[in-house]
This record gives sequence, C-alpha cells and structure tokens, in this order.
Amino acid sequence: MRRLAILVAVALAVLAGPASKAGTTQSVLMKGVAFEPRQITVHVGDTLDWANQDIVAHTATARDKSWDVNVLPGKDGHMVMKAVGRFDYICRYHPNMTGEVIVEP
Ligand SMILES: [Cu+2]
Repeated sequence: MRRLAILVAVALAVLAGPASKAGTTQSVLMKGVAFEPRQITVHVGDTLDWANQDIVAHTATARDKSWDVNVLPGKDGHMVMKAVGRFDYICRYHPNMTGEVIVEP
C-alpha cells in the first residue's frame, strides 16, 4: 500500500511538471561544447537560462537571427521566450554546437 502511495505521488509529480505555469525558468547547460539537453520545450513567457560550464565563451543564436545570447565562461545568460515556434539555434563560435527550442503557447 505504501508502495502504491509512492507510485501515485511520483505519477502526480510527473503530471505536474509539464503543466507548470508560464513564467518558469528552464535551464540548458553549455557543457563539453554541446547544449544539454539539445532539445527543450518551453511555453511563451518562460525564461530559458543557458549556463556555460565550459572555459570558452558560447552563444545561443537562433538560426533565423531572432535572438542571440552571448554567454561568457562560467556565467549564464537568459532570455524570455516571447514567440511560439520551433527555433533551431547554434553557437556562433562553434557552429557544430546545435540545439532546438520549441516554444508552445
Ligand atoms: Cu560555443
């Protein structure tokens, strides 16, 4: 019975995750010259935070040029996602470093 209660609690926590209100902050690591996770889904009004754990600068730059965030080594940079859509993005310094942000309403 206790096991069932734990399972229910876990299930509720999982369900509560994606239903979180707009305006939350979600993080992407810049680590080992890669974005982690490579793909992330957020909602309009959410803040996306890129935390650079490398010893070189990186950027998060939308391929359509609609946004560009420069992040120094050991620092973080953030942006409020204001437009719905799928955004492929890269690091301008390391074009092989690619990611995707999906912004839902
Ligand atoms: Cu880079």
